[in-house]
Amino acid sequence: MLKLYDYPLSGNCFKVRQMLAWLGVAHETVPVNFYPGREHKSAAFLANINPLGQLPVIDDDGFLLRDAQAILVYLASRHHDAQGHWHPDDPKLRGQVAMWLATADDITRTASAARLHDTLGYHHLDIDACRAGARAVFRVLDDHLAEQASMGLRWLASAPEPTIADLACFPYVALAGEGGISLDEFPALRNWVWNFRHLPGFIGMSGIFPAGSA
Ligand SMILES: N[C@@H](CCC(=O)N[C@@H](CS)C(=O)NCC(=O)O)C(=O)O
Repeated sequence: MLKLYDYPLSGNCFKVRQMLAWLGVAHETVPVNFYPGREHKSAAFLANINPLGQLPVIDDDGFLLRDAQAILVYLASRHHDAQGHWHPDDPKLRGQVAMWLATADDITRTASAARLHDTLGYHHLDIDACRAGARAVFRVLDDHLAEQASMGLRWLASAPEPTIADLACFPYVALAGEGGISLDEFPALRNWVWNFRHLPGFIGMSGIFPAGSA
């Protein structure tokens, strides 16, 4: 059975948990003591699970894969949902999805880093640079989503349904406040977060509650 090396407070792990839920893939979770244990930096983890010392990682019957975006591509390809909307076949949509998957890592390097600084004591990080970097990426996303909205589109790729690009970019935008980054100046991005939280089957995580919950 597929195993997910997981940490509940990780937005990158959330991406995989949510994809597994939406695709209905049976799996087991291997909890990793990310904080305070730093188990992801242990010799055993580096040697056997991920030499980069990062989460998430999956082990699908011996097939080890790291990096949230790579895992989303793999899961959506292997367990195709009925409509195939998470990773569409159309070449232009696929190109757009790949482009925004790359942006997801920019969000991790900036907004997620700011959150690690503020919530888990990663004080070696340059918080001003993290926040400024996050705002720069959010500006690009907000402008793009406003333009999409003017054409009657709600998601990052020009498709009627969300794709793995939306899932990959979502958590650290939604959690930006935990890194001291306000979404006040990004109305289209706030609207997109709202739409995403209202998708059927949205599971949420600490700090991002499903629509309709307390
Ligand atoms: N590109 C990777 C980045 C993963 C990442 O930064 N994961 C965090 C947890 S959310 C981590 O393991 N950080 C520890 C580190 O980078 O040393 C991905 O998207 O999965």
